[in-house]
Amino acid sequence: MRKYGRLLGTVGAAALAVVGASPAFAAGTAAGSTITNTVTVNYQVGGVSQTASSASDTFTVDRKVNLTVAEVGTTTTQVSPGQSAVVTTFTVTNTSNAVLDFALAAAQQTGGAGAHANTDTFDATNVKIYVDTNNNGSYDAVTDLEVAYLDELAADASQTVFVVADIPLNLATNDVAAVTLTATGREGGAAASQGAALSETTGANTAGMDTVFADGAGATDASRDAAHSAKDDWTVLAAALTVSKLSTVISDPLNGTTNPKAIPGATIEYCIVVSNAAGSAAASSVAISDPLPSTVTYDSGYGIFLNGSVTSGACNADGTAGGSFASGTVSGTLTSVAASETKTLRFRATIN
Ligand SMILES: [Ca+2]
Ligand SMILES: [Ca+2]
Ligand SMILES: [Ca+2]
Ligand SMILES: [Ca+2]
Repeated sequence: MRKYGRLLGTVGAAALAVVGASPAFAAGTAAGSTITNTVTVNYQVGGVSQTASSASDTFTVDRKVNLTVAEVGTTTTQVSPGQSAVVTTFTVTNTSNAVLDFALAAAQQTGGAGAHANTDTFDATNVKIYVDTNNNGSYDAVTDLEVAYLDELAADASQTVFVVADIPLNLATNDVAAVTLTATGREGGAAASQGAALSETTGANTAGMDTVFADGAGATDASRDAAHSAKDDWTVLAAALTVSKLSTVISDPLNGTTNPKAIPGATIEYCIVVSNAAGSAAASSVAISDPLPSTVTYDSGYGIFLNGSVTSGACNADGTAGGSFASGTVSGTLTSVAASETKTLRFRATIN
């Protein structure tokens, strides 16, 4: 019994030593750690126990390089034309059995499939990569730092990364800018500096720590290239305003309001109609400026009416008084014009 117990004890100690040196990562036993296993053989001669014989084996665990880059969320990010600092979010996960640095690159594309059953139609500008420095999952200007690589990412650790850019003006609804974030494993090297490029061990297993690339193919990278990538996109929601200007003869000095004609001295009502297309972003601060020709005189007694309505293509005599007339120009600002909405600005003038 004693000998049996001793044998179990030896194996148990060896197993504990391995576990102690290498915590149970999902990524597996840590690269560079050694696994030692000792065998003990007990025997008897003439019924008498002899000194046991033992042998041990030690080898080094090799480095399996693996990583995942993934888009956070499953939908495109809606943006406005001219919007600055739009954000798309990714996670980079080190599924290697070693601490590594990860070089980061954000690439745009010209045409081709976006990330969400859409097609790239434009490029964002000023594209930069930030790390979620305060680890709150959202981009915080100033606090979250711009980076070119992730430093010393532990085995099994994940880091949130933001790609931040500006959206140009003059884009239409459903224009798309796709962006691909690629992370490439590097040697951990020293803290606060990017390590050297990784290289896979070619040829036979060596006694030292060899390196094997185990990553899959991402959005734009190949399998087993120490890199992984994922795509996301920004989709524009623009306002699509159309403007028309109508004039109606209200009265003339001879006919009054019965079948009035546009003769000198007649009163004309101008109506400026602003419509926003269905499915568009709401347009705010819609400022109208209408310089009057010298052949008409602004009717200050009637005034200016804002945010009126249209029925069957004709302006209604509604809206609220507002706007201004200065330097020969009628001005007024409509409240927000939503998708599929029409609003008017009305005023009157007399023909000179
Ligand atoms: Ca593009
Ligand atoms: Ca943050
Ligand atoms: Ca480093
Ligand atoms: Ca890959």
